[in-house]
Amino acid sequence: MEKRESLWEAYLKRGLSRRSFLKGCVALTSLMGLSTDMFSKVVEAAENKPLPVVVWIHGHECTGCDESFIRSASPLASDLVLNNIALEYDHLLSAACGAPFEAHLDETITKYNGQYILAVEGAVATKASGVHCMSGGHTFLHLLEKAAKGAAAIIAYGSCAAYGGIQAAAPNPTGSAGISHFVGGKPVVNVPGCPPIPEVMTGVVMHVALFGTIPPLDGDGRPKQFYGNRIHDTCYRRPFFDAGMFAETYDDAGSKAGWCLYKLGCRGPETYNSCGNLRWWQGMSYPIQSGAACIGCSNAHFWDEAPFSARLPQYGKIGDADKIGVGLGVLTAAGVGAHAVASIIQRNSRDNLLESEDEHKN
Ligand code: FSX
Ligand code: SF4
Ligand code: F3S
Repeated sequence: MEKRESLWEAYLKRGLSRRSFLKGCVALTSLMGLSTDMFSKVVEAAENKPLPVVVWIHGHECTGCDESFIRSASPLASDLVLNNIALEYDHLLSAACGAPFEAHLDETITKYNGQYILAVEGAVATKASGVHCMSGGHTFLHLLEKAAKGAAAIIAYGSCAAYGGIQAAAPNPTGSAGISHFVGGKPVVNVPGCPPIPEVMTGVVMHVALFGTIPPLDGDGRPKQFYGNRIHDTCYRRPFFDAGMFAETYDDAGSKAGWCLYKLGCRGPETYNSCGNLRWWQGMSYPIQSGAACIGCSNAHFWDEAPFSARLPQYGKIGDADKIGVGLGVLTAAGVGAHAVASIIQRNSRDNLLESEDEHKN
């Protein structure tokens, strides 16, 4: 097996100084949501760990996740793809196509068996044996199962890969589902959001790349450093919530004054994501800052929880918001152990999903 270069060796090859390498490591430490005392570990890993091979595949989705990813500013997505990882196969970003491209996938997963990171965007279509989502002449279901077999780690980017997403909306005619039921029981890092925040996407892949392990996860398989807070916990409109000052419509005086959007259906109190602290587009803004309520795009089933403009009964009434948070917090704390159990449940669920499909056909 050829020796692949480390990030430090890649810097040297490009004629970059030790100083810029260390600056890059500072940026990576913060990007991965790690505390500064992890800096020396990041440097050590960047010096020694070979750049990881990444295979990136796309199923049922809108491609918004890649649109988000390519806007990562820190690190620049181009830098990540060209210098920090060895991206061998990507449906969207590769210039190659056709038979040679598909042959390259087979070569890559054979050559790096057990070593590559598999990044997946989009849901799996399960009905009619997966024929509703085809890729390279095969079903995406087939591609996913094939690519998952030799993966060292799997990242599910976006709410579609994590939970099924928009195409799983009732009545879900294609039987779309999240990928975790179809990866042979391997642990999956869920990075939900429709789409996820670009820097969260790069932060997660860099964590797996540098440390060779998946980051600490909560009970839903999400990296705790990015999904540990509710939008509501970090929302700059929170003082208005606490003071009971709510916009009643999108054009009333409260709305114009920036009051809390809870009564307009804001799902911030039950949504875990980094939008309130990292924000989007280099920290410029996020939905609530632009005047729109959070629709909970990183939550499972958010697509069926309409109308987005109303509080729904399952979310409780005003005043119950913090109780909802406590409930979710307990689930989160139960996290890592529950994730192992979840893998077993997911394996069973895969069979159930495909069985229910067979019943459907009979
Ligand atoms: Fe889904 Fe992503 Fe939403 Fe779109 O790849 S999470 S529909 S932004 O594109 O999968
Ligand atoms: Fe912010 Fe929404 Fe919470 Fe109001 S309900 S404080 S707008 S997250
Ligand atoms: Fe999505 Fe809500 Fe953030 S809608 S982008 S989780 S503020």
